[in-house]
Amino acid sequence: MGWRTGATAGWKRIEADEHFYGFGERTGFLDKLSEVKTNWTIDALDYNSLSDEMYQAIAFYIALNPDRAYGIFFNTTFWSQFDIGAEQPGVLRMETRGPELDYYIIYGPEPAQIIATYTQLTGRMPIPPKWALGYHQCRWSYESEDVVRELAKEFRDRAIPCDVIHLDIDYMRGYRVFTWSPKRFPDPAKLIADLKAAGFKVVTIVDPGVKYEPEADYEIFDRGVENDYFVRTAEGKLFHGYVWPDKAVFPDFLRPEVRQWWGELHKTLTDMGIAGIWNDMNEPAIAERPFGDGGEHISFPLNAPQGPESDRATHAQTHNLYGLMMAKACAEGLQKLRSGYRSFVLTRSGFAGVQRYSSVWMGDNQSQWEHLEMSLPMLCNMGLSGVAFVGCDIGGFAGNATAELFARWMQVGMLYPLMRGHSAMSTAQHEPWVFGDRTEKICREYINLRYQLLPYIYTLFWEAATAGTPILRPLLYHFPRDRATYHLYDQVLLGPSLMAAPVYRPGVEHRAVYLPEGTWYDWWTGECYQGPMHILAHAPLERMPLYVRGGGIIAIAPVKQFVSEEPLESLKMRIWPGSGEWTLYEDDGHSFEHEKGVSATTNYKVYVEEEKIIVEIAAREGQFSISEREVIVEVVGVGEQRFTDDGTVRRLTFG
Ligand code: MIG
Repeated sequence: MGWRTGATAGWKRIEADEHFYGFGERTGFLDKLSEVKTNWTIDALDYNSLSDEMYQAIAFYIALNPDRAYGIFFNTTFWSQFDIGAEQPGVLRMETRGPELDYYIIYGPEPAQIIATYTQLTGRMPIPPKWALGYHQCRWSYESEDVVRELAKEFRDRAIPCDVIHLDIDYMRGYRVFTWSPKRFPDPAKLIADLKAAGFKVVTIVDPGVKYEPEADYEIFDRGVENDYFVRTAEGKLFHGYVWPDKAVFPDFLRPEVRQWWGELHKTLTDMGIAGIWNDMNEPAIAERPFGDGGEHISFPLNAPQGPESDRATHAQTHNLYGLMMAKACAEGLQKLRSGYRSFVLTRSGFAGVQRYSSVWMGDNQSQWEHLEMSLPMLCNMGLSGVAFVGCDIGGFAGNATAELFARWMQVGMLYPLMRGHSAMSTAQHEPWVFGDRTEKICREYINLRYQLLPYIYTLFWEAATAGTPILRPLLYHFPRDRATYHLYDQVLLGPSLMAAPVYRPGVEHRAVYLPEGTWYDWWTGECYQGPMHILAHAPLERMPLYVRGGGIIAIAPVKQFVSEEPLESLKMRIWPGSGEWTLYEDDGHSFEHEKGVSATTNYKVYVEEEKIIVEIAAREGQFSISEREVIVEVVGVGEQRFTDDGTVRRLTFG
């Protein structure tokens, strides 16, 4: 190690054949060997595969070689940086602008164990409301009640499932946080109630910048100033910058009383029936001059004091925590305000442990094939960094998707833990039906598939909540001894069994697929392969290649237009020949009763015995009560048996 005024660093040897993953939110492909990764939250607008600083700062990585893996969590909130053999091959440098070198070494030997331990340290996500796993539709902006009603009607008329509609900044009165525009949204309570009756939840955006308005009657500005809740400079002057509401001031979320105040302010939104909050611009993103005036992005002065009086720090020390603490304020506020109901929280910026409070999206991506391609390694590295509930804007945020790009993106989007379509102001519309019948059909089919897979996906969220397990996984997560997976960024596993090999190039109808060791089945045709091998998959526009591991068990629900609060009245267990085991998790999907044991788990096992396939279903455990229901067990390619499931033990023989 070494240090000088203002910086502390440590050096480690990079082993031969060692690869580096995680690092939070990162562009490019999977392995970060020979790159420099800085941990400092910024508005990463216009990012590309060469970008370094991003919206999130998570100083954690996993080093993997064929013998073992270990993790490093660099415990510093200051600006920090990893140089993974860029300056000097074979040498990793970790540096912080803080005064100490404090880090955790987490032994594996497998990535799964490292992430479990890392999330034991930094926290895990609570199980989100089940509706948050459905399809979300967003745009900057659905700018009025009429537009939103029309949007909702299109989904239902066209039978395209959707659970959530997001309202971007134009729902506010002149971009003042915690207000409603009386012109655009004259009766939000009625709108939201009507949408609720049609099975939609509404999520509103909240930005940290509070309009600077000493002369007007803007309650939030007035209270904030009165209580001294906004960030000041070292000289004691109120700090201001420019964002959507023009001149704005910024709450110091590092202080508990500010977080509590901010949390309570969400009442303006929850009183109207809002079920979730989307936190944007919380790096924080601030311009030095009014928006549109070409001003540079700035942050608070690095010496600006932040945090509680008893534990005063500078902005240099707390910058990376701003988004995290805003998300915490939001999550804790919603928990109080929507008593008994789980809420959805989404944030753009965050820090290690952000999963405790919020889901995360990858900010302003672009409607380009490269961004579709990059979305998978980005989300996989987030999952390897303890943040399982993540997504990218389907269709791309900036720019205009083509029909083909949109169709391919919806297929991939079906795999995102957070499945949200979004698009920027002054771009083409990006709803599933705007590209014509063929694309609409593809979108419907893949959103339907998402809804069918919800019992499986919900169980993955439960695993993430209990063990930090990523939901979307790179192949190296399950095959860490297989070198062929170390750079494989364009195939992913959704949970342990389902593997996708999407197409992310225009005009491409075939692609190479790597099948690691074991038996693999084509999801669509049932064709069987013995890995390790490469195959050439046929993937016309209607088809995203999907595979299931032998012994894979996937619970399938009937397609619904939105997530219902009732326990599943029927269920299909699709099981692929081989040996495997899987536990289905169920609860009411919306309350906190599961924290008191009101949930249900059912263990399924499949194995081969004397040339017959045996499926064993253990007795259901837990206090969540499910009425008798029909369960169909399909052993793919072999046969199907149905029975009335009353939660007792079963043993089924096939073949
Ligand atoms: O300055 O609220 O990343 O999702 O639509 C842009 C408008 C502010 C950036 C977010 C984007 C959102 C947009 N916001």
